[in-house]
Amino acid sequence: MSERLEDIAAAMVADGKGLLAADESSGTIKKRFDTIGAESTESSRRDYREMLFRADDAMKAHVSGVILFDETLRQKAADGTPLVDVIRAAGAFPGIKVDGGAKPLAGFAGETVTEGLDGLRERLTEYYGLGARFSKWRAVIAISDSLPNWTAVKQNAQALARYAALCQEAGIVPIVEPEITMDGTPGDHSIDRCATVTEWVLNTVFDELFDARVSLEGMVLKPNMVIDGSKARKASVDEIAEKTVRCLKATVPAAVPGIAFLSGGQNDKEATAHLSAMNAAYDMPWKLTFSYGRALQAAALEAWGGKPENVAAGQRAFGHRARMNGLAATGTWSQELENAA
Ligand code: 5MM
Repeated sequence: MSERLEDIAAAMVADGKGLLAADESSGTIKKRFDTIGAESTESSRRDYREMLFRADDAMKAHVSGVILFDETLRQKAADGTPLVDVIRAAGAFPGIKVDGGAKPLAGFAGETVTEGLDGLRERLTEYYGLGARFSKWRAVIAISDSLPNWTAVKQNAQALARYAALCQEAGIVPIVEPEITMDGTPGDHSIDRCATVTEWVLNTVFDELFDARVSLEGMVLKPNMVIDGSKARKASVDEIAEKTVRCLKATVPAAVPGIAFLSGGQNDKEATAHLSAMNAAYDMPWKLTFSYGRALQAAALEAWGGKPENVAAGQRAFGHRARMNGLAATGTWSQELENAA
């Protein structure tokens, strides 16, 4: 596989392919396992993720890269093969989450700034050696009638830009993820409020990326869709598609090769339908695809249930979601295809 940043970025958003976000930190994966009554241990986390990465048909056809947590990047499959090699054998790039999480922003109640820049240059060198060719940093932006404050927007955008520049220096493609949360505070915001805040945040992020001399050709943007809050959900698929595309066209330079959405708490079928609607109805200068965590994994996690005898069922569930999202990435998903399967 090519090692040029722009080639890796282009391959990450190749037609009909997208990213599997499997980089849940220890606390988050425990919460996910709690929902199926499974214990979160080093080996159960390995077994679960190995199940996904060995779903060969889905991986080869629809997954261009997998975002990993530090532990997984270093882990070996049950037969001793490094998980990184399992991912590579499926033709996908291993990626690494390098942020240290969203921490309370001093002086700004309810808002966060993502930490993790200290020592990042050295960590990136190590991650490159371990096989990572792209990385992810997630900024979390609170939304309400009065939030976010400019300080939270600016400081998160600056951190994203510093992170992205360090990644490119290390030969690693940065996924730049500014997430305006759907859950929000309190989560009853309208789709138009989400559009206003998303446009503000993306404009600020691209200003900072420019100032930091980040090459836009060698990055991937991972934004939220423009959508109403989780306690206010009423916008149609077409309205979400239209307002999301309009917002991205107003803010994302054409030099960016691709945009890979987060699902942000949408259910899996909604996340697929929204992506497909955008690709089906609009001409855009960049690829639009998925970088879903929950929306790709929910069905597989439930089918697996923490039991070795359910691995094949978990892989079938994951394969189906990956296929549906692969179709969405080319605008060819339909409810009929979803039901037929
Ligand atoms: C997979 O979840 C990622 C890591 O979350 P934590 O740091 O909280 O453990 C998360 O960053 C994820 O990559 C994005 O939010 C997209 O995932 P969703 O579930 O929103 O598609």
